[in-house]
Amino acid sequence: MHILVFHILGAGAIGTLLATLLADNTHQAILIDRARTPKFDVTRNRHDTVAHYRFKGLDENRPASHLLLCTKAQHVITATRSIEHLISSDTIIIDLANGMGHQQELSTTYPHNPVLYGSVSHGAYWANGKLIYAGEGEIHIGHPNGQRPESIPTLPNCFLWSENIITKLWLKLAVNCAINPLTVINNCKNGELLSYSDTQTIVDSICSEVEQIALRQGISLPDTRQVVHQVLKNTADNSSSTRQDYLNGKSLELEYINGYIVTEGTRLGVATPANRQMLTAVSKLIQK
Ligand code: KPL
Repeated sequence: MHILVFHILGAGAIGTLLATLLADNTHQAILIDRARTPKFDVTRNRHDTVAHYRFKGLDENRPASHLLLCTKAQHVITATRSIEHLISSDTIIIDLANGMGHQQELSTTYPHNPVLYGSVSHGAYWANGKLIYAGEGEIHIGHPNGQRPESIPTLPNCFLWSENIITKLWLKLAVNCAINPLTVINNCKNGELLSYSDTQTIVDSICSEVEQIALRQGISLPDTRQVVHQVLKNTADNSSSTRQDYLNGKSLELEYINGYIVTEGTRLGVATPANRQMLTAVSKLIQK
């Protein structure tokens, strides 16, 4: 198999996990961290196994053939701009960040590049400097118009090609709009939300707003409340990414989650009080 070199922007848990998954698939990864320093060494500690990869002879300043964006949603555009010397018109840019809105900004910013959107459901986090692979998931990627551009060669097995990536992103958005702020407000793990009496009512309102906005954009979603319920059960023991960020004093992605729904609601004339309430409640907590 042809060995591909992936530049991964964002050396957080997901970026690092992807580097190791690619290396497992015999591909190579250059992780670029916040200081914009490319790192060639990737270490994974998984169930007591330590995988250590050292790629020699990679030219860090050669333009990227494949650029995976694994930053926080709010940093996608600025972080990508900061490594423009690594982007040529042939670079395939794959946006794997959470939330919605940055993907479209990216396509507009790089109109001559193949820009793909993606959704990651692997679970990973850092604990005492170790990367914990908490839950095996999938990575779906696709082109917003549903078609696979001819310029996109075969991709490693850890990516699944999706002909309907936009719907996948919307379903993930609904899940994140409901679960992420509620786990911050209640300071709880995902599954604990199932035991609160008012969760269903709030989730229903949040999901109904998401579905209305999607419909106004021409996307008809299945019942997202059921999807949220299933994810709450499947990830019961998880601390949501937003709760982890909140507890670690990091900036939150909610502007690209509930914030996207509120902004689109204003643009399209659809009321979105439940999503707005999530933003207000979380920002009050941050100000405390
Ligand atoms: O995507 C997630 C997140 O935490 O951001 C969920 C699915 C809610 C899992 O925790």
